Amino acid sequence: MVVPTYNERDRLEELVVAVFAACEARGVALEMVIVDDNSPDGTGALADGLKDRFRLQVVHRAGKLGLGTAVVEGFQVASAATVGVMDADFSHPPGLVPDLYQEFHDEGADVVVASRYVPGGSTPDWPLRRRVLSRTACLLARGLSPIRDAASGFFLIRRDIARGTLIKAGGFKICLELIVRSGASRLVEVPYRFDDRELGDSKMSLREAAGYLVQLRDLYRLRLTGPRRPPHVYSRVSVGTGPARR
Ligand SMILES: Nc1nc2c(ncn2[C@@H]2O[C@H](COP(=O)(O)OP(=O)(O)OP(=O)(O)O)[C@@H](O)[C@H]2O)c(=O)[nH]1
Ligand SMILES: [Mg+2]
Repeated sequence: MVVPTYNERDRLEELVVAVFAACEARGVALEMVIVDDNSPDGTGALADGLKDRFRLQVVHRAGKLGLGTAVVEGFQVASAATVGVMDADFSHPPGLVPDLYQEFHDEGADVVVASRYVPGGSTPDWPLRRRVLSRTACLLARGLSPIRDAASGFFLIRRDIARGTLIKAGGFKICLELIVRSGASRLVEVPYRFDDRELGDSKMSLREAAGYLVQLRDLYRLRLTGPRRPPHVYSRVSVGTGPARR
């Protein structure tokens, strides 16, 4: 699992402990890669301090270079055949990681997306404005992929697909871009409850939202002018739901 971080020292250790514990309990051999962008709050040093206790690599970058490129760099150093991404702020429940992996394995998936927008998924804490924005972002992507939560930042993907796909946008939402550019066909969505961060600040911004629109435009262009892809095989499952496990 790649965990991109920028100023996440408040709960990073707790997250690492929880994700490793969840995987160990289910017999999933986990490797974690933390990609830190020289966080002013010292997240990078804190992450280094965890390397003795966990199978963990830390990539230090010079400054805030963006979430998307952080994830791509994490994929480059990961040694596992299945790679994934999750946020550091407990919005993505650690207990779901082994469920995602199980789906990946059982379905022979190319990509497993943790989804807020299939039955069983939710965003209970969000105000109406954020719900509308997020739903709209996902709706705008429906012409590109059958995935309901195209804006998800919590997913697993075959490493060969992730590494072999050139990503153009450096922005927040790379799952959709990986799916569209690679032509990945076995896509699975697993519902989860997205909990708002309790500590630290959001890095989502108007700039990131604008970047998403540019990304969509480029992907629609590619779809219209690029080589024809085989139709997507789409399988949606309902497992691993319930309250976020902390
Ligand atoms: N390395 C790196 N990580 C980043 C960067 N921007 C965001 N992140 C991390 O990416 C994850 C998602 O960022 P968040 O700020 O939680 O974005 P969000 O979940 O859309 O917004 P909230 O719901 O408000 O938390 C977190 O783990 C951040 O620390 C970046 O530029 N570089
Ligand atoms: Mg967050």
